[in-house]
Amino acid sequence: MKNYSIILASGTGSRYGSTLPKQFIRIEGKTILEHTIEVFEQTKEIDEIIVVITPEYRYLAEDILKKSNFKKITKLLNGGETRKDSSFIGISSIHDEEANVIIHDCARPFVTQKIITDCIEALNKYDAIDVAIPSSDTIMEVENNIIVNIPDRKNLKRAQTPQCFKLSLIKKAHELSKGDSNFTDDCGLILKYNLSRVAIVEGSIDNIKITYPNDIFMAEKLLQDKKSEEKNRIKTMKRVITYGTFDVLHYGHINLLKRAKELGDYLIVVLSSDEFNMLKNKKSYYTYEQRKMILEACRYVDLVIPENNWEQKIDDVKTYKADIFVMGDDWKGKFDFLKDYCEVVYLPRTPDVSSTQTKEYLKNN
Ligand code: C2G
Repeated sequence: MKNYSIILASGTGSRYGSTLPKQFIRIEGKTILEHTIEVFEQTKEIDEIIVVITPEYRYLAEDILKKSNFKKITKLLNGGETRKDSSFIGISSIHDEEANVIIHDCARPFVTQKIITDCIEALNKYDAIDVAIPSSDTIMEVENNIIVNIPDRKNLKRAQTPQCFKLSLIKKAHELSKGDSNFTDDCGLILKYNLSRVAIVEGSIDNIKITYPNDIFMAEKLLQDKKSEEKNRIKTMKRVITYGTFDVLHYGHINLLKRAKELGDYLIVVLSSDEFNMLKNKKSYYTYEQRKMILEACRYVDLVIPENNWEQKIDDVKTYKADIFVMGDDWKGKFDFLKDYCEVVYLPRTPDVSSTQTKEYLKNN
């Protein structure tokens, strides 16, 4: 039985906010479209690749794919209005009696060959598969802004892709749901018409969907990690993470960042957003974007991401694979709960300097 992968690259990237759809954004010299196709190209169990593209950017896709040395792409199809339409267009182009269909979001370039082969393996036992990871957030069911239920987190998963099916099954689901376009994914169709069980294959926390501009930083870093993992360099890489407002950056901050970086190879600064600062009763002089720009110019800093709440630290440590959490010792003991996830280090605070002091001085002179 042949294995067809359908790469859905027909999004307009509206949430990404850029003029060019995100599938054409370049990271490390290649478009996201190429990065994603490459994984399927390199997965020997995949026989053919069908790319469904945003019609107005077909010319760009043709140019890119012409220059690539992908051998398995057999069709480049114009996508439809919705993800469902594009999925149907891809599925309808396969005319085998029976086949395995692996449908994947182009915006997830960090899917792995293992995930793909695990899906193909699972299709020996089930007719429908979804890739998912545990939900680290507590999910609430809300009606009219009132919580009506908090499902047990251990029974919840966060869906990723690929979504995989026996061809006949997913064709039937699309036939039955013609005109019903309020579905975000193909597994939803199978369940709505109760056509089959949908089994889960374990995804990966790195199998992120590039949705917002910030995701590009993570993507670039994941890609660098991916490349260096191939060279076996990243495995020894130690990641350090620290948090703060870093307003009116001063030498006390720099001293903290310098020592934090010296503890590892890669420093992630989780920078308090303007909204979170309000929660901390801190009014920063510079906006988040300005503080971020300043920090990114600092030689010790590798990545700056937003701090939006007090609760995100465990997730951040997991998502960014931090080995060491660092804070000035004015926070000593406050974040010891992270010791279950990484090393926690409190560094001596630099005396006699603070953003408040600097602002006071500037105000009075
Ligand atoms: N720091 C320091 N020496 C100073 C001033 C600050 O070592 N003279 C350290 C702080 O201990 C902190 C970091 O620099 O680790 C950033 O300090 P702030 O910008 O004041 O951050 P803060 O308001 O403490 O926010 O979730 C944690 C909070 O976001 C921390």
